[in-house]
Amino acid sequence: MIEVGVVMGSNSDWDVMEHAVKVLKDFGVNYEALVVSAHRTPDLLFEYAEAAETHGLKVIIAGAGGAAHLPGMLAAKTIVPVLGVPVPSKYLKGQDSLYSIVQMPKGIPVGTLAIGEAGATNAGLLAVQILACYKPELAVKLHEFRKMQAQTVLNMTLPEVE
Ligand code: RP5
Repeated sequence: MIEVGVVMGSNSDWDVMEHAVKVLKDFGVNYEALVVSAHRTPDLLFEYAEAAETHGLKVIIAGAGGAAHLPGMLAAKTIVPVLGVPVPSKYLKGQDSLYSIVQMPKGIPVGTLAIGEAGATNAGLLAVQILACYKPELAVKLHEFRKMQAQTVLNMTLPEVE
């Protein structure tokens, strides 16, 4: 059963959002990835969000750029947790996306990540952490991932100063 939905406002968001998908794949999470535009396919947005809970989705990761209302509108139509990824935009470098996603008025939360690749990767990791609350095999994999990540830093060396 698909547990995580990764949606984005355009296929131009893929270069960023693929980093969330890569994490889900690496952890063996069943996911689906699709384009849903809040302003160009609003009916599809409503359909997707309304069906999310009954389809068994546990987390939705939503990435969008510019006036990025996709995560907030999805969150408005479902109680499935929505993680928002601000995609870098052409003129404002994603600050517009960040502000659009992060400043949700109280009552409808969106868990907002960092702008760009780091945010997409962390959205994937956060989704895995949410699933790990009831899937012990994912918790084991997360502990292993953290250990390997720490070891990478412990192995780092710095150049000698002449
Ligand atoms: C938003 O507008 C998308 O999320 C994308 O970041 C941005 C530009 O979309 P395209 O013009 O590249 O389709 O809806």
